[in-house]
Amino acid sequence: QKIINAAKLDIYLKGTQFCGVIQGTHRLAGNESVFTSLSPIDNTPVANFGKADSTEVEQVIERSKAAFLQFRTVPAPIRGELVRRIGNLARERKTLLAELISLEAGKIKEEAQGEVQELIDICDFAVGQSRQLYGLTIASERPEHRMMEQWHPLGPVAIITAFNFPVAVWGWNAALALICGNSLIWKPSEQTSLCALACQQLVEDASSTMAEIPDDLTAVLLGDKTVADPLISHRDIALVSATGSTEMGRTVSARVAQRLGRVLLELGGNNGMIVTPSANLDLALRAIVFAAVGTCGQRCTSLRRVIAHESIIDELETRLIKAYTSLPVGNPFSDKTLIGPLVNRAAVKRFQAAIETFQKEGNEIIYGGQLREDLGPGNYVTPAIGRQTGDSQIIGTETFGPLLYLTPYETLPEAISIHNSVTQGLSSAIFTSDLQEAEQFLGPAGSDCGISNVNIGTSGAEIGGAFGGEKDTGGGRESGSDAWKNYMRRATNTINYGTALPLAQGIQFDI
Ligand code: UN1
Repeated sequence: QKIINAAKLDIYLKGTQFCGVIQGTHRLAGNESVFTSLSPIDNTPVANFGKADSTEVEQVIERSKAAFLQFRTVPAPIRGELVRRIGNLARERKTLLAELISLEAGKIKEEAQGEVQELIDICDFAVGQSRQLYGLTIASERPEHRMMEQWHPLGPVAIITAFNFPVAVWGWNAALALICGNSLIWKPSEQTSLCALACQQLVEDASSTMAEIPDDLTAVLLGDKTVADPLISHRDIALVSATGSTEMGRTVSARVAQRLGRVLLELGGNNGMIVTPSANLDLALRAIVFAAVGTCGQRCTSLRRVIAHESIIDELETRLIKAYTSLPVGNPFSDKTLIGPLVNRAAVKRFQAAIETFQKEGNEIIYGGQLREDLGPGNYVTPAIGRQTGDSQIIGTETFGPLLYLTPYETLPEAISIHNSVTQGLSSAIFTSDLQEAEQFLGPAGSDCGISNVNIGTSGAEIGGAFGGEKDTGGGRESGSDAWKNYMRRATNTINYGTALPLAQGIQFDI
């Protein structure tokens, strides 16, 4: 059931799946080292891949720079046309791309399709944006002067992505970076190399009949994090956009700061939801379950903490356990499955270790946590719920799996304080029918996260909004709103159309 028809794969990957470096017509097999990825579904090999070496990375950067120098003068709406074609190809290939996501990341069919839809949506968004790269015109204090801003392309952009959104997160970055006139070098997670190759193929097929698009505009470098090292340090990489753990983000950020380069970081979350006494518990329950166990708890937006009022927490707990009992765990290719596997055995260990720590801290696991060996050799677990009864350090850390903590509160200020007490600040939610409570949560003294919701869960953001968070989440904003500005440089221009040379601030300087 895991097997994807090999002939079909070949159509979409054009037989390139064993190369370490793909950039236009350059397909290098990786000089020596080969790595193998395992499917989370059954821990058997998906494929072998060549690993890009540092000399190859250097060559890729050179070519990417040359491509940028050409591409930056292509009119933005033509760059938009390229992205329109990418989006249309993603529509045609939606099912196959989703199958690759399920195979490599273990995501269930429905969510894998949703992820490809996110790529399609951001392409549509970016096409529109390509005609709206607006700068301001600003009133000058000097007579017969005009001030204005222009947004110019930035340079080669490095994109580093995680296993859990192997297509969409590339899409957010790539669609915007392309309409903004940049070349791209992508280092995907080594878990999801086929997804990356299939996306690269979208760009190549989309650009094949567009004479304006230079060769080597986009590249994929396969391999582990050592492949990203030369990219991060290279002065010609204008922006490093990295998605992954807070630890990874700290390292990348420090290294890019050494050369005063730009970063765009989208790091860990430890997302919470406050459930108040006036909450519609039917809605809250559905939102909690999808956000906590969707993608097997492996979204950066996954719900990890429910802070529920003491008057309703017992009822919520009972209803949650009942809902969890009927959740089908299993092969993500099966239509019935709602919870696929964790990504690998290390993730299973971390999930189990967090459960153990939580119990040792004096708290209770009220449901789940078992490794499901009865489902075969894949990384299947029963999602877990913990009830906080004492202090806990582990609640403050992000465990990338379906582990949900329930914590009681008495007053809303206390709930907000518990909510904001973690180091991460990505996504948050409140369930309430009380307008004042909702507005307090959204206000300046409320949730400290980049995303705050009322009566919906923490995960599953639409692409139209700016996506990202504060504190250990890294501060970046990707996807919608004005996130495109990250991929451009702003030039302020002042033009004198008079015959005198008045100085700003009224300074007299007569020679
Ligand atoms: C991620 O987990 O890195 O909001 C991205 C969501 C998705 C994106 C998640 N739209 O859950």
